[in-house]
Amino acid sequence: MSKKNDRAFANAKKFISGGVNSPVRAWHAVSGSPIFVQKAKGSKIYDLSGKEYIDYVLSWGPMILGHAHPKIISAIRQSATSGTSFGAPTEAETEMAQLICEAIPSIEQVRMTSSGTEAAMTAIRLARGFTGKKIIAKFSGCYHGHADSMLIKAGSGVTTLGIPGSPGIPEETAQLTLSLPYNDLESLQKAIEIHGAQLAAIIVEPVAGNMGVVPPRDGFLKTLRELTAKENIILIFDEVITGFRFTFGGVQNLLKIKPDLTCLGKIIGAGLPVGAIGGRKEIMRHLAPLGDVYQAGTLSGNPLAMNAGLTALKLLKEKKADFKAVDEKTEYLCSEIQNIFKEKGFCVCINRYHSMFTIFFQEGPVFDLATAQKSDTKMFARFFHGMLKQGVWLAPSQFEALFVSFAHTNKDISCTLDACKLALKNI
Ligand code: KE4
Repeated sequence: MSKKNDRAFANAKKFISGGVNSPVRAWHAVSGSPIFVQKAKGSKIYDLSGKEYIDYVLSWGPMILGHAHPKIISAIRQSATSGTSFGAPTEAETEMAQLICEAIPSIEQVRMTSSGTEAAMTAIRLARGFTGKKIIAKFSGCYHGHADSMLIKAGSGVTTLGIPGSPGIPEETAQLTLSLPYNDLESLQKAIEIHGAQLAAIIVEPVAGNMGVVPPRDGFLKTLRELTAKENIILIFDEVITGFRFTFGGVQNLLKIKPDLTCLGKIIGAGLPVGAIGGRKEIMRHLAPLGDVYQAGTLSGNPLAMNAGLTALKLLKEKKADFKAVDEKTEYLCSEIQNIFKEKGFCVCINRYHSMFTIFFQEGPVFDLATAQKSDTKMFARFFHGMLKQGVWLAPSQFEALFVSFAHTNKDISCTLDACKLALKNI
């Protein structure tokens, strides 16, 4: 790494815990010092020495239109000249809420937050307040932000209540969260049989991205919807990653499954701090000030984030047809990467869902956290650094999703494949 970068990291560590403002950025999973970013444009990101990389992290998802899109930048500039935050309602918030409701049929009303964590935390509190029940269920390997009740590891038995996933989380809290194996209908049915009467909500990433990309097995989400509807359990789709990624709406639009509540984030803020929770009016009206379920935020619906997000979503609405082109580009990239690995005698399992994918360093199949964890993370780390050397920026963890944007060109794809060949040669 360059001396400039090393100095930047050493300086950051003096004043910021771990030198980063979010753990995954510290590269502990792949070792080495994290690269500091100077700027980004389109599909490219640049380090402090100005070296260019093709970016497949895209700020962990928001930059689906590419970095520094001119129309989004000018919308932010324009909005900033009128002030940056008012703590009072603005029409941009109404326009954003209306656009989301029109794009995602299961959403009748919205509440904006400043992060995906807040959206998920609010959804859980709302489900508990609405049903009067306490226990919630999630799926191992799915991530819904860092609220206490979401940082829970699976208990010893599949249907035993959770254990704290981090110091600082009381056992009592963990005892109220079940963590079930993803894509496992048998465990789900057993858990609902045992806990159904006390289960307030089940929250799920409809296409998992946080154990690496793990698509839902046929029938998994449909059965989840049927079982929760029958037992008066609120079904929450966490679409913070998938919202507006594959179509102008949620992945729920494509799956034709209607959850009771949906969490959104990332893309709807175009890179500015944003989250949202939306769902049936009869549930949403329980949120303060109409109802008694408290939720608040100084910067919720911030005008800059609203105007940036609105610009991005309107561009995506215009590009409806192009989503397919991005999917095809991703499909080509993944199949060629698979061939390159095969030619070099490496075995990888590439999970892809439309324009998001993960290269698992193992034979596969990967359909839940346990199978994802069979990956060779040391080999992944060597590949990560090999690709970085060739100017390709991958997520610094085997258990994250990679994204192709509308800004990635065919040239980017062919450069990435060349980089892959060279990275494997040197691995
Ligand atoms: P934020 O609080 O980070 O805005 O959103 C939390 C969240 C909620 N739900 C899903 C499905 C998510 O993927 C996330 C956040 N994603 C991670 C990366 N996979 C953010 C990156 C980070 O933590 O630095």
